[in-house]
Amino acid sequence: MSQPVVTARACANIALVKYWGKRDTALNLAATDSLSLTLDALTTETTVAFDETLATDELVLDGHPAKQEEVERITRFLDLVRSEAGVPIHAKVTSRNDFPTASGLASSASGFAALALAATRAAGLTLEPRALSILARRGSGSAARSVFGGFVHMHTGSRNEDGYAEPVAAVPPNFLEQLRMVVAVVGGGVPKTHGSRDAMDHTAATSPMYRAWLDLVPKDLATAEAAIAKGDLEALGELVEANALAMHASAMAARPAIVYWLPATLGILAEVRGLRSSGQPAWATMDAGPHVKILTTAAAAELVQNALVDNAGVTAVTISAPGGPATIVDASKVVSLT
Ligand code: 2P0
Repeated sequence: MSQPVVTARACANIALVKYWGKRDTALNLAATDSLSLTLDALTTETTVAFDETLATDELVLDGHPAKQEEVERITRFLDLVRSEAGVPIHAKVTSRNDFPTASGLASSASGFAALALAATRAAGLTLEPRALSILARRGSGSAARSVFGGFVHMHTGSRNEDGYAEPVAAVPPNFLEQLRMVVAVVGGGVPKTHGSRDAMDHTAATSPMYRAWLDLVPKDLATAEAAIAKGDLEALGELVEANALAMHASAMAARPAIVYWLPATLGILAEVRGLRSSGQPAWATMDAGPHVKILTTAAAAELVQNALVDNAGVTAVTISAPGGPATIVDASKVVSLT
C-alpha cells in the first residue's frame, strides 16, 4: 500500500479586525466575524506521512519532539481528517516555523492551515478552499484565514459549514501591493503568558467590557471593508489600531486581568504615534503577545523599521509584504514499509 508524503506551506495572518471569543467551543466557531491580512514573511512548512507502523501520531516541531499536549491537539485534528478520508492510521507530522512559536506571532494560524492542507492530501482527499478553511478552523480559528492570501474575511457561522474564511472581494488594483506590515518582536519571542484560547474564554466569561467588544466588531468590519474598497489606507489604518486597542481593553478588564503588553510595547505605540504626527503612514496592531505589527506602505516600511529597531526591549524588526494562499510544496508517492 502506498501513501503520499505531502508538504504544505502556509503564511501567518495578522487580524485587522480581531477574533476574540467563541460562540461554540466544541466546533471552534468564533463569536464574531474577523478580517485579516496574510503575510509572506511568516510561514510554516508542514510534512505529513500516514504510516501503518506508527502506534501513535508523532509531531516534530522546529526540530524537536513536541510536548504531549501539542501532540494531543494534533491527534484530535488528524482524527477529523482520518474520519473524513477513511484512513484509520497514525501519522508523522514534521513542522517548521520561520518565526518564534507560541509567542503571539500567529503560529497556530499558519500551522493549522499548513497541516489541514498537507494532512488532507496525504490522506487522499482534495478539498475545495472553503472546505479546507472550515477544517483548518477546527484546529485554530485564525487558521481558517491562512488558507487564503491577501485580505481575508472570516465568518462566525452558526453551524460547522458556515464558519469559513474567504478573500475580500472588493480590493482596488495595486492596493495590496503597496502595503507592508512591519513586525517588531518584543522580548525575544518568549512564550506568551496566556494562550489566546484560554484568554479569550476568560475575557468572555469575566470582562465587563466584553459585551461592548461584541457590539463593536460588526461596525469595525464595515468601516474596515469600506476603507479597503476605496483603497483608503489612512481610514483602514486608524480603524486597525483602534480595533486592536479595543480588543486589549476588553482583555485587560477581565478579572483577573489579561495583560499582554510589556514596557517596549507601549514604547513602540508611542513611536508609531510620533511617526504619524510627522506625516508617515503607520498604524499599530497587537495580538495575544507583546509584539507590535505596524501597517504601513512599501515606500515607508524601511523608515518605520529604522525608527523601531533601537527601542529598548525590541529584539527584531522585520518587514513583510502581503502573502498568498496555502500551497502544496511537495507531494511524492512513497511505498510504505508494510
Ligand atoms: C486574531 N487572535 O483574530 C486574534 C487576535 C489573537 C488575537 O485568533 O482558540 O489561536 O485556536 O481558535 O486562532 C488567536 O486565536 O484561537 C487569534 P483558537 P487562535 O488573530
